[in-house]
Amino acid sequence: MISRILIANRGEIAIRVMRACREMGIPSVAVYSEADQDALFVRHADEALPIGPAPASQSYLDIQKIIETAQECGADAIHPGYGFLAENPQFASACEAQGLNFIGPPGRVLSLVGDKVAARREMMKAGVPVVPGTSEIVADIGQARREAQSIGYPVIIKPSGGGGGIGMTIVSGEAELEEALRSTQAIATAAFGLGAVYIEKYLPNPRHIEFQILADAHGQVVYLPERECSIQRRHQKLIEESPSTALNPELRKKMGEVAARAAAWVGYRGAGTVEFLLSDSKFYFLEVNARIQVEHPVTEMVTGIDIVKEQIRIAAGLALSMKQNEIGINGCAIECRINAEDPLNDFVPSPGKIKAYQPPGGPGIRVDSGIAGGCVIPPFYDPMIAKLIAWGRERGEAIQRMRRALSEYAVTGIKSNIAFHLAVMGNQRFAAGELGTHFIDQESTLAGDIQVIAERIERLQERVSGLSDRKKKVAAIAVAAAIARMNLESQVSNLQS
Ligand code: MV4
Repeated sequence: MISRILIANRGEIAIRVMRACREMGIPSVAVYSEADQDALFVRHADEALPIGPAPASQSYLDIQKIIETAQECGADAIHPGYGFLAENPQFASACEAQGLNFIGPPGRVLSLVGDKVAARREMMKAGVPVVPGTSEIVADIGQARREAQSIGYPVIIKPSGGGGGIGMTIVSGEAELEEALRSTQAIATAAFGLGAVYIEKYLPNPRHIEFQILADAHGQVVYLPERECSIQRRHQKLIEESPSTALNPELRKKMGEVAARAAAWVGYRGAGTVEFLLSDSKFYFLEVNARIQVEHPVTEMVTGIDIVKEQIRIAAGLALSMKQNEIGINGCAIECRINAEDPLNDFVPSPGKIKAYQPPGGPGIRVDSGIAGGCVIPPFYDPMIAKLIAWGRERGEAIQRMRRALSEYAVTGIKSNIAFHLAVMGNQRFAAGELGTHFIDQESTLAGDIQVIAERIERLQERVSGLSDRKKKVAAIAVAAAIARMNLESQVSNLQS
């Protein structure tokens, strides 16, 4: 079994894993870089050990150091969270070689699904629909011309070693192909150390639909209801929800069964996500994310399943705690990623010290946060500081709760994207569930709405800055309440107009 888990991550996901460990009665050990000495996740930990300097390459990405630390503290398992080493086959294999239980898929599976061309080929063999495109790496311009010609323009060139959108280039006609091939290969080499690229038919405004799967060591694979993650910006997901407004029960069952088949085909074990693009009611396999994902809470909220606990059960060799026919959908959940970034200045990261911090609560609200008042957000890592998840019996109730919770959320000292989320939650097209991956660019009123809301929040928060430190916390709550009131007023006027 598992007697002690080292958590090789930081921030909100480290805390999320600690919570699962505590409920299971398993002691956990946090590790932290010099930049994270005073971080909330360190304070939350049963035990915390330093692993090196602030740059991730010298701490959270240092395989040797993390494995040594696990051995020194008597951990027999490692949870990698997301990002950092979570999908690194060398790390998984190094753990396996050292007798440490890597809480994730086997290294062999990580290698396979990390190679996007190989994954496409396997999916074709498994009978999983893939976007029309190449089944081999495209090495030269002659091959690229032939492939693109037969696929039909527009096409998209993607790095095989990547995923998540980095380096992808859209090509509308043959005139652009040679330059696009060269630049994608260059970006792929720089970002992934591998210049290999492939070509797919470009779908103009697809929806991003993904299925959480769970696979145990006894051959059981289940799928959970889908998440829609179409609201993204520069390949960063910002809002995710479950279930998707684009699916009906028949399509859900069909896609879910395909996702489970895809996982079974590659010998998957653990929690994973099968991503699809949905376009004109047709769906296409995109990639497998072989980790716990940022957006897993929306699935937890509508199913009641604790996905992190299932990951740990699976790694311990236990059977899944549920069968496919026991998995249902209760209501609707939406997640907003709260980032330390400035929505009025091209979303540039806004690291620094949090002054007042008052997270929302109340019915249907879940906050997975890595921060508290007085915390410093280091500039070295991802700017996501918390996730706000709202549940409702139906989507309208979830949206209203999210608006209410965002209005209560007070964060001062740094810039946050709360105004962005309030703008989207008030958007007509969002309310109608008419989503697509280009939603943010297409909604021309969004930028102005963000401006108005952000300025309003800033004005209210200025009132806090004149107060003494001890009173600031209380003032922050008052400010949040004021924002909430103003927001309700505007909602009432929306209803009346
Ligand atoms: C695509 C696509 C259209 N057609 N693939 C994949 C990862 C995700 N983060 C972006 N991805 C896309 N893959 C095909 N065949 C559209 C996207 C996509 C996108 C691509 C390039 C630039 C911006 C984009 C924004 C959203 C989705």
